[in-house]
Amino acid sequence: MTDEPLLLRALRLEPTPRPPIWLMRQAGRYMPEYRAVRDRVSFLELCRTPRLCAQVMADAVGALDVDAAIIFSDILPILIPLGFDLDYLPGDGPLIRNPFRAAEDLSRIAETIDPDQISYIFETVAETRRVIPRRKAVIGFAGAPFTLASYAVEGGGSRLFARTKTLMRSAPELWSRFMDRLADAVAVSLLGQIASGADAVQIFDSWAGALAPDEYRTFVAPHTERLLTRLRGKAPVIYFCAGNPALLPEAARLSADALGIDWRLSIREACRIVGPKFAVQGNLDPTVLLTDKKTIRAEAARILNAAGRRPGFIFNLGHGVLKETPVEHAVELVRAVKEFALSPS
Ligand code: 1CP
Repeated sequence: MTDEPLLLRALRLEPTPRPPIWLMRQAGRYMPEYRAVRDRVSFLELCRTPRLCAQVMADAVGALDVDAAIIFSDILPILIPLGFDLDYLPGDGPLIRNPFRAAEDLSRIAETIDPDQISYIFETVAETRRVIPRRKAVIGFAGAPFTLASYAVEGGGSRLFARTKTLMRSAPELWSRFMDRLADAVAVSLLGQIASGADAVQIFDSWAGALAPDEYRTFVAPHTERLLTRLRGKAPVIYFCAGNPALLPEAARLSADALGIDWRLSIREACRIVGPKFAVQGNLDPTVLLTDKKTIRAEAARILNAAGRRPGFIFNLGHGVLKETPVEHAVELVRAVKEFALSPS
């Protein structure tokens, strides 16, 4: 089975000749090919055009020669069939014109979604699988219930998540019902992506780090686990909970296969907290890619020396590629990680 993607072996905690590498947000505005596509179509139109999504990701995977292709899509369009009016404004990021703020909002939100409403995501998975070489994994993805709830409640991106936390604390039952609906909608999406050929899936909890561990345990973990339970046995799941290393022990109680680690704690410490049961993915600070090739190699080596020989280690950034990143710096990182394979252990 030489064609089996390295990422899948790592996710099963099997030894690999070198750690697999891919980068969160590896396609996007830092790539000229992507900007050329976006000159022609809006972001939402792009997300709804599987052929273009597959091409954008194939271009990125080709330029970087990474071991996995995450599908080109976004975490937020799933809010549309749930009843939210989503738009992406140039420069300002996502906007939801009818945010979720009170009990009466639950009645206008769909109880569940029909797979047909997001068939374009499944077609993107199938098309991406068709154009990406077999030895590279195709990763499906979705937002975690908390991170989706934060956009739905705030009406867009946020720094403090004040409305989200207020709703969560002052109306815990309403919060719980809303989180369950989000978890169930995400399950429909991820199960459909797996059925369409995704080798593994990643759940992005980009903003859960805004919470303290106790609150995460009470208001978030049960809903994340509800989602993970639906996915059990279908495909390996990577749960990426960013922003707060104090949440890692909480994440390590969930039934994911791998945990994503941001850059806010050392990979050595992260591996210690997580223990031997999970694959571990991360954790290079994305701003390192703004420096120079020598620094990039040195920082990559630091992580590889600490975790590169651990079964189940997957090299990645600690969060997405920044749009100011020179493409050749990302290419250099991938080269450096691949050369680690050849160095004697
Ligand atoms: O062209 C443009 O202006 C759109 C920019 C863009 C892109 C390229 C958005 C809007 N989404 C994406 C693609 C995307 N988003 C991918 C595809 C794979 C890839 O780029 O390689 C993925 C995996 C995501 C996931 C995503 N979207 C997350 C989780 C990851 C993370 O960075 O934490 C989040 C939080 C989003 C929301 C979102 N969508 C777009 C933007 C600008 C944002 C962030 C807004 C904010 O800061 O709140």
